[in-house]
Amino acid sequence: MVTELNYQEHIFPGTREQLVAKLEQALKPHRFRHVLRVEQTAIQLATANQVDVEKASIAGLVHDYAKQRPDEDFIAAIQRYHLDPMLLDYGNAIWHGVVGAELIKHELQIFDEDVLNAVRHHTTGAVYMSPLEQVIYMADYIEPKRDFPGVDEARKVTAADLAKGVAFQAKQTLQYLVTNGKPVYPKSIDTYNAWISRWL
Ligand code: DGI
Ligand code: FE
Ligand code: FE
Repeated sequence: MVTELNYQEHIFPGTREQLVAKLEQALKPHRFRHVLRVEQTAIQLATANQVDVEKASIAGLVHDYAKQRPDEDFIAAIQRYHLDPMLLDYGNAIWHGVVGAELIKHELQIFDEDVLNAVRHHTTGAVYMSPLEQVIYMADYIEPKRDFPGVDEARKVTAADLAKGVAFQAKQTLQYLVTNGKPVYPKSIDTYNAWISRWL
Protein backbone atom coordinates (compact mmCIF):
# COMPACT_ATOMS: atom_id res chain seq x y z
CA MET A 1 0.00 0.00 0.00
CA VAL A 2 1.34 3.42 -0.98
CA THR A 3 0.90 6.18 1.58
CA GLU A 4 0.59 9.73 0.23
CA LEU A 5 0.67 12.17 3.11
CA ASN A 6 -0.97 15.58 3.36
CA TYR A 7 1.87 17.71 4.71
CA GLN A 8 0.73 19.82 7.66
CA GLU A 9 3.88 20.67 9.63
CA HIS A 10 5.34 23.32 7.30
CA ILE A 11 8.70 21.56 7.15
CA PHE A 12 8.67 21.80 3.35
CA PRO A 13 6.94 24.90 1.93
CA GLY A 14 4.61 23.00 -0.40
CA THR A 15 2.70 19.77 -0.84
CA ARG A 16 4.11 16.26 -1.01
CA GLU A 17 3.25 16.22 -4.72
CA GLN A 18 5.34 19.36 -5.23
CA LEU A 19 8.27 17.83 -3.36
CA VAL A 20 7.97 14.60 -5.37
CA ALA A 21 8.05 16.70 -8.57
CA LYS A 22 11.33 18.36 -7.41
CA LEU A 23 12.87 14.93 -6.91
CA GLU A 24 11.65 13.70 -10.28
CA GLN A 25 13.40 16.72 -11.87
CA ALA A 26 16.62 16.23 -9.93
CA LEU A 27 17.05 12.49 -10.44
CA LYS A 28 17.21 9.86 -13.15
CA PRO A 29 14.20 7.49 -13.20
CA HIS A 30 15.86 4.56 -11.38
CA ARG A 31 17.09 6.84 -8.59
CA PHE A 32 13.71 8.60 -8.40
CA ARG A 33 11.97 5.25 -7.93
CA HIS A 34 14.49 4.36 -5.18
CA VAL A 35 13.66 7.51 -3.22
CA LEU A 36 9.93 6.74 -3.47
CA ARG A 37 10.60 3.26 -2.03
CA VAL A 38 12.81 4.70 0.71
CA GLU A 39 10.01 7.14 1.57
CA GLN A 40 7.47 4.32 1.91
CA THR A 41 9.85 2.15 3.95
CA ALA A 42 10.66 5.16 6.16
CA ILE A 43 6.94 5.81 6.75
CA GLN A 44 6.52 2.18 7.86
CA LEU A 45 9.55 2.25 10.17
CA ALA A 46 8.46 5.62 11.57
CA THR A 47 4.98 4.30 12.31
CA ALA A 48 6.41 1.25 14.08
CA ASN A 49 8.82 3.39 16.12
CA GLN A 50 6.67 6.40 17.07
CA VAL A 51 8.61 8.72 14.77
CA ASP A 52 6.99 11.70 12.98
CA VAL A 53 5.74 10.26 9.66
CA GLU A 54 5.75 13.59 7.84
CA LYS A 55 9.45 14.04 8.65
CA ALA A 56 10.06 10.44 7.59
CA SER A 57 8.34 11.09 4.26
CA ILE A 58 10.27 14.31 3.59
CA ALA A 59 13.65 12.93 4.65
CA GLY A 60 13.05 9.72 2.69
CA LEU A 61 12.22 11.68 -0.45
CA VAL A 62 15.16 14.09 -0.23
CA HIS A 63 17.90 11.82 1.17
CA ASP A 64 19.51 11.31 -2.29
CA TYR A 65 18.46 14.71 -3.72
CA ALA A 66 22.08 15.61 -4.57
CA LYS A 67 23.22 12.15 -5.69
CA GLN A 68 23.47 13.07 -9.37
CA ARG A 69 25.08 16.49 -9.04
CA PRO A 70 28.53 17.02 -10.55
CA ASP A 71 31.58 17.10 -8.26
CA GLU A 72 32.02 20.84 -8.90
CA ASP A 73 28.71 21.59 -7.17
CA PHE A 74 29.85 19.79 -4.02
CA ILE A 75 33.33 21.35 -4.03
CA ALA A 76 31.76 24.82 -4.40
CA ALA A 77 29.30 24.09 -1.57
CA ILE A 78 32.08 22.84 0.76
CA GLN A 79 33.81 26.20 0.26
CA ARG A 80 30.68 28.39 0.27
CA TYR A 81 29.22 26.88 3.42
CA HIS A 82 32.59 26.49 5.19
CA LEU A 83 32.28 22.74 5.65
CA ASP A 84 35.21 20.62 6.90
CA PRO A 85 37.94 20.77 4.19
CA MET A 86 38.70 17.11 4.97
CA LEU A 87 35.55 16.38 2.96
CA LEU A 88 37.52 17.26 -0.17
CA ASP A 89 39.46 13.99 0.27
CA TYR A 90 36.26 11.99 -0.34
CA GLY A 91 33.78 11.86 -3.20
CA ASN A 92 30.14 11.60 -4.20
CA ALA A 93 29.46 8.64 -1.86
CA ILE A 94 30.09 10.90 1.15
CA TRP A 95 29.24 14.30 -0.36
CA HIS A 96 25.69 13.54 -1.51
CA GLY A 97 24.56 13.23 2.11
CA VAL A 98 26.82 15.55 4.12
CA VAL A 99 27.05 18.31 1.51
CA GLY A 100 23.71 17.42 -0.09
CA ALA A 101 21.97 18.56 3.11
CA GLU A 102 23.25 22.11 2.53
CA LEU A 103 21.95 22.07 -1.06
CA ILE A 104 18.57 20.83 0.21
CA LYS A 105 18.43 23.63 2.77
CA HIS A 106 19.13 26.35 0.21
CA GLU A 107 17.32 24.94 -2.82
CA LEU A 108 14.27 23.26 -1.25
CA GLN A 109 13.90 25.56 1.80
CA ILE A 110 13.90 22.69 4.28
CA PHE A 111 15.43 23.93 7.54
CA ASP A 112 14.37 21.23 10.02
CA GLU A 113 17.67 20.07 11.55
CA ASP A 114 16.37 16.58 12.32
CA VAL A 115 15.46 16.09 8.65
CA LEU A 116 18.78 17.62 7.52
CA ASN A 117 20.75 15.42 9.93
CA ALA A 118 18.91 12.36 8.62
CA VAL A 119 20.22 13.30 5.15
CA ARG A 120 23.71 14.13 6.44
CA HIS A 121 24.05 10.79 8.20
CA HIS A 122 22.17 8.47 5.84
CA THR A 123 25.33 6.98 4.26
CA THR A 124 27.79 6.82 7.17
CA GLY A 125 25.57 6.84 10.22
CA ALA A 126 26.77 8.78 13.25
CA VAL A 127 27.66 8.22 16.90
CA TYR A 128 24.43 9.89 18.00
CA MET A 129 21.41 9.38 15.74
CA SER A 130 17.89 10.54 16.52
CA PRO A 131 15.07 8.03 15.94
CA LEU A 132 14.34 9.79 12.60
CA GLU A 133 18.00 9.50 11.56
CA GLN A 134 17.92 5.79 12.40
CA VAL A 135 14.71 5.35 10.36
CA ILE A 136 16.23 6.95 7.24
CA TYR A 137 19.57 5.14 7.61
CA MET A 138 17.71 1.81 7.76
CA ALA A 139 15.03 2.58 5.16
CA ASP A 140 17.76 3.34 2.60
CA TYR A 141 19.41 0.00 3.40
CA ILE A 142 16.36 -2.29 3.37
CA GLU A 143 13.92 -0.72 0.86
CA PRO A 144 12.15 -3.52 -1.05
CA LYS A 145 14.40 -3.55 -4.13
CA ARG A 146 17.64 -3.81 -2.15
CA ASP A 147 19.17 -7.17 -2.92
CA PHE A 148 22.51 -8.03 -1.34
CA PRO A 149 23.66 -10.90 0.86
CA GLY A 150 22.27 -10.29 4.34
CA VAL A 151 19.47 -7.90 3.39
CA ASP A 152 16.76 -10.28 4.66
CA GLU A 153 18.50 -10.57 8.00
CA ALA A 154 18.85 -6.77 8.05
CA ARG A 155 15.07 -6.48 7.51
CA LYS A 156 14.32 -8.95 10.33
CA VAL A 157 16.72 -7.35 12.79
CA THR A 158 15.38 -3.87 12.00
CA ALA A 159 11.75 -4.96 12.39
CA ALA A 160 12.57 -6.39 15.82
CA ASP A 161 14.74 -3.49 17.02
CA LEU A 162 15.59 -0.35 15.02
CA ALA A 163 18.84 0.33 16.92
CA LYS A 164 20.03 -3.23 16.33
CA GLY A 165 19.41 -2.67 12.64
CA VAL A 166 21.68 0.39 12.78
CA ALA A 167 24.43 -1.68 14.42
CA PHE A 168 23.96 -4.45 11.85
CA GLN A 169 24.31 -2.05 8.92
CA ALA A 170 27.33 -0.26 10.43
CA LYS A 171 29.11 -3.61 10.76
CA GLN A 172 28.15 -4.90 7.30
CA THR A 173 29.10 -1.64 5.57
CA LEU A 174 32.50 -1.43 7.26
CA GLN A 175 33.17 -5.06 6.32
CA TYR A 176 32.14 -4.36 2.72
CA LEU A 177 34.38 -1.29 2.44
CA VAL A 178 37.45 -3.04 3.86
CA THR A 179 36.88 -6.21 1.79
CA ASN A 180 36.71 -4.11 -1.36
CA GLY A 181 39.68 -1.90 -0.51
CA LYS A 182 37.63 1.29 -0.35
CA PRO A 183 38.60 4.25 1.83
CA VAL A 184 36.57 4.44 5.05
CA TYR A 185 35.28 7.86 6.09
CA PRO A 186 36.29 8.26 9.77
CA LYS A 187 32.67 8.80 10.81
CA SER A 188 31.78 5.34 9.52
CA ILE A 189 34.31 3.84 11.96
CA ASP A 190 32.99 6.02 14.79
CA THR A 191 29.47 4.80 13.97
CA TYR A 192 30.59 1.18 14.11
CA ASN A 193 32.32 1.65 17.47
CA ALA A 194 29.38 3.49 18.99
CA TRP A 195 26.65 1.08 17.87
CA ILE A 196 28.28 -2.35 17.80
CA SER A 197 27.73 -3.03 21.50
CA ARG A 198 23.97 -3.00 20.83
CA TRP A 199 24.28 -5.80 18.33
CA LEU A 200 26.23 -8.13 20.64
O1 DGI B 1 22.91 6.57 -2.08
P1 DGI B 1 22.52 5.12 -1.98
O2 DGI B 1 23.19 4.27 -3.03
O3 DGI B 1 21.04 4.90 -1.95
O4 DGI B 1 23.05 4.57 -0.58
P2 DGI B 1 24.13 5.24 0.41
O5 DGI B 1 23.96 6.69 0.52
O6 DGI B 1 24.06 4.45 1.69
O7 DGI B 1 25.50 5.01 -0.33
C1 DGI B 1 26.00 3.77 -0.37
C2 DGI B 1 27.40 3.81 -0.91
O8 DGI B 1 28.26 4.57 -0.07
C3 DGI B 1 27.92 2.40 -0.94
O9 DGI B 1 28.47 2.17 -2.21
C4 DGI B 1 28.96 2.37 0.12
C5 DGI B 1 29.39 3.81 0.22
N1 DGI B 1 29.92 4.15 1.54
C6 DGI B 1 29.32 4.03 2.74
N2 DGI B 1 30.16 4.38 3.73
C7 DGI B 1 31.32 4.76 3.13
C8 DGI B 1 31.17 4.61 1.74
N3 DGI B 1 32.14 4.88 0.85
C9 DGI B 1 33.32 5.30 1.34
N4 DGI B 1 34.33 5.54 0.50
N5 DGI B 1 33.56 5.45 2.68
C10 DGI B 1 32.59 5.20 3.62
O10 DGI B 1 32.84 5.33 4.82
FE1 FE C 1 22.50 7.89 -0.53
FE1 FE D 1 19.50 6.09 -1.10
